[in-house]
Amino acid sequence: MNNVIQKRRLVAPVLAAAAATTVGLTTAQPAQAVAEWAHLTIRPQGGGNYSLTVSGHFNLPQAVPTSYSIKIIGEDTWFDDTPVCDAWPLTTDANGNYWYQYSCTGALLNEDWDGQDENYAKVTVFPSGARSHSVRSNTVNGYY
Ligand SMILES: [Ca+2]
Ligand SMILES: [Ca+2]
Repeated sequence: MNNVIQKRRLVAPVLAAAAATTVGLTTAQPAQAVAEWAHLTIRPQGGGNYSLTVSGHFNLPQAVPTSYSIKIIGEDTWFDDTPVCDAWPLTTDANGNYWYQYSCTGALLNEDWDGQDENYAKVTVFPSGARSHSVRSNTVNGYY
């Protein structure tokens, strides 16, 4: 009888230690807690051309450079316009961060012929062995 009680007393501290280890592992991975994001800026270059910069972060299943693509889409009330000014194939860094700058004509960004245009970037990542997924950027308003 005495032996059984001693064994039970030993089990409790072991479980507590295991729980503490689990908590420690969770807090030791801040990279998983960072939200995925995408940011789009559009600046005039002259001659009817615009400089687009798309930057952001993906949470990757493995820390390896991973391919991704950018689509610029015109935002509309009922149906968003078909993509204009795509860029691909592109590659993130090993941590899932990306930054890309390229040019697009105002004619392509002019998604509403009768007024203000609202463009956003849809950025899609293609991790090997895992599902592809997309992040939507802010919408940039302008008259092109
Ligand atoms: Ca629109
Ligand atoms: Ca327009």
